[in-house]
Amino acid sequence: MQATAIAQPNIALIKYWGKRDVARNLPAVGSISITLRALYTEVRVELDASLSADVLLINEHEDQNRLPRISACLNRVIGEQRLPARIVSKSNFPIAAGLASSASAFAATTVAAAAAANLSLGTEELARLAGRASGSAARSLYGGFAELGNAGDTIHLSSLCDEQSWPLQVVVAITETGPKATGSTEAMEISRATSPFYDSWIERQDDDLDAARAAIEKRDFASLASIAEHNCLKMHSVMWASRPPMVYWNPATIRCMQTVRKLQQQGLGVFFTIDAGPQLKAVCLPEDADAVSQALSATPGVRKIMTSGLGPAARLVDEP
Ligand code: 2P0
Repeated sequence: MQATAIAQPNIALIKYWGKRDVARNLPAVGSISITLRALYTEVRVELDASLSADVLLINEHEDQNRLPRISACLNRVIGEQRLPARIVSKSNFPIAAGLASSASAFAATTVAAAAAANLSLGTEELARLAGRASGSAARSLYGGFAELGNAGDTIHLSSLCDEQSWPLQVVVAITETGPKATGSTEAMEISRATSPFYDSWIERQDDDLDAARAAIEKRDFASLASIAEHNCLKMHSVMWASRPPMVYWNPATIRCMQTVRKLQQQGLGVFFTIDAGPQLKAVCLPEDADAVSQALSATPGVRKIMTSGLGPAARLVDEP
């Protein structure tokens, strides 16, 4: 009645922003992501009849605020008549700071919960369950490049390319470690309700998905760079034009973008993407990763650099 799973966060190159069904947490657009090897969340789920209620520990601290969403995730995986659970989560990177911690946390929780309850579910079923908790979590059930598509009244996941087939590197420039002001779930709804650019964002997403899929298939770094930066800046334009406006960047985020532009002008294979937070992720060719890391480290306002290759899918950890 216990199991431990590990999952890596993923970074979207073609972004998910907006929901078509809030109650079932269905995204309004498809997305394409890469999973990061160096960052992880490990979650242990213990079903224990001696507990009177679920208990959640995150990095050794009891967390009441995040407990309801985790309990709801367990209910969806195991059923509401389940035993109470002790959920112990550890991450090696800042949480709720635009580094996709909810993706790795809910992917690992889903995999561990299913195993603790002795359920044998397929990868896509696990991804759908993880996606009910957090849309981006569905993608962490897949390694390398993954696509989340909308299919009828559910989501559909596919692997586009595994982590060995196109071994890109990602340099994450952390410019702030505190939690973000507005969580993604709430922010997406504000965008849907108020941004004048929201409808065209949704309408044009399939074009961007097609372009990115083709670039990945051909291992065409320049084309992937161009469509990923465009899609990222388009998503942030939707956020900026929302009411209230949601600007997740800080001055260091913009300085990092300028650093990436300079490196591109020098001929390096690198592009940036930025999520609902102030961190910049520079995706680069393996031979350029050191130069990108050095340039971003030297950019004023950058507090920490994490470099990662592409990572594997969420999985169970063997019990000792
Ligand atoms: C993404 N983000 O595709 C986009 C880009 C942030 C910006 O998915 O409401 O935590 O839990 O389904 O998955 C972050 O949103 O949102 C996200 P919910 P989630 O990676």
